[in-house]
Formats: sequence, structure tokens, C-alpha cells
Amino acid sequence: MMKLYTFFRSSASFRVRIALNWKGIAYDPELISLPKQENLDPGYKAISPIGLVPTLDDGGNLLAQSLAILEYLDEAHPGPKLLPDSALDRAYVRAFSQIIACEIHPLNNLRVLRHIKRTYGLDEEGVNTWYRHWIADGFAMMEDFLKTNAKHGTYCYREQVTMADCSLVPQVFNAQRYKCDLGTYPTVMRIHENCMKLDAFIKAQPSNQPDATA
Ligand SMILES: N[C@@H](CCC(=O)N[C@@H](CS)C(=O)NCC(=O)O)C(=O)O
Repeated sequence: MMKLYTFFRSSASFRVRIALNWKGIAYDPELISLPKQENLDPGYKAISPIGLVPTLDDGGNLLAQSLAILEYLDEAHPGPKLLPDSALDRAYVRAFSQIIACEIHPLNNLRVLRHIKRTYGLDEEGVNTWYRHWIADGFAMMEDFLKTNAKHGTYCYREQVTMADCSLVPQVFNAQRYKCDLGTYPTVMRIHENCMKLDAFIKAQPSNQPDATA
């Protein structure tokens, strides 16, 4: 059985949990606590030289980077496709996913928040202000990208659940955790709500993970 090195609040891990559930692939969760910095333990660094979650172990093959993992699952395993058939539509789905994975997530990752707190002596409110700034910036990109593109529907790409939805939902969860005002992103939130009607997304959410804490 596949093994997923995961942390309940990690949005990158959440993307992969959704994809595995959506494709009906069973996996064993291996829990890596980010607050305890278990991702930097030598034992885990032997599995993930980059010291980040998620890592997927498929028959001893260790895979890093959530979007690369999603594309791998699509290419190497059966189940509903997370990328559309046409090259143009795949580019659309990848572009939206990368707004989240490249423009938003790296600026608000745990080690970045720890760094700005330590280096610039920020208190909790200072860190939250940074976080919310990049959420507002990135969510405006997400909303404008979807709104100006006729390809969105029930989900980011028409009626098909794709890698874009696997990216959108965890980012919304994170923004909600930091109490960001998401009222000005109606397209993003409508798609989020549609996704959260699906078992694959519900099962993957942080509160349903074995390592979930309040
Ligand atoms: N681009 C990577 C991001 C992986 C990543 O940054 N994971 C976070 C959790 S969401 C992590 O391990 N953070 C540890 C840290 O920042 O120290 C991916 O999509 O997998």
C-alpha cells in the first residue's frame, strides 16, 4: 500500500490526500509533526532530502512536491483524471494550481513565518498581518483568473474535479484558519463550497486526520 508522509494542517499534504481519495487509492498516513520539526529529523531527511511534507512512497519510490505527485498519480495510476484532455486546458489547470503553489503558499509557509518572526521581532499580530496581506494578494489573483476565464464551472475547470480544486480547497482552509476575510472572492468560495460536498475532500480535511488537534 502507498504511504503518505503528511501533517494534518499542511496544505500541500492536503492536496495529495484529496487526490488519493478522489482516485480511490488507499494509503497509510505516516504522521510528521511540523511544530515539533520532525520534518528536519535525520530519519525523515533520509526520506525527504528537502525536509518538507508531503512525501509519497509508492512501492519504495519516494516522490516529493505535491503538484508533481498529483501529475504522477494521474500518469501512473487509474482513476478519474486530475488533468483535462487538451493541452490548452491542462495549461489552464496548471496555471491556476501554480498561482496557489508558487505565488501564495511559499510566502506563508511555516519556515517563512518563523523566519520573519525571529528576524524582524514580529509579534503574532505582525505575522498575521504579513499572512493576510499575501492571502489578499493571492486570492485576488485566483478570483480574477477564474472570473475572466470561461473554463470555470461547478469546479475550477468546468464540471471536472482537477488538480486546481485539489489546490484551491487547502488554501481556503489555511486562509480561514488565519481569519482572513474571503467575502470578496465569490467565485473561489463557490467552487470551494462545491468541492466540500464531495467525500474525497471531506475525508482529506485537517480535522479528519489522525494527527488532528484542536
Ligand atoms: N511546494 C511544496 C511545498 C511543501 C511544503 O512547503 N510543505 C510544508 C507544509 S504545507 C512544510 O513541510 N513546511 C515545513 C516548514 O516550512 O518548515 C509542495 O507543494 O509539496
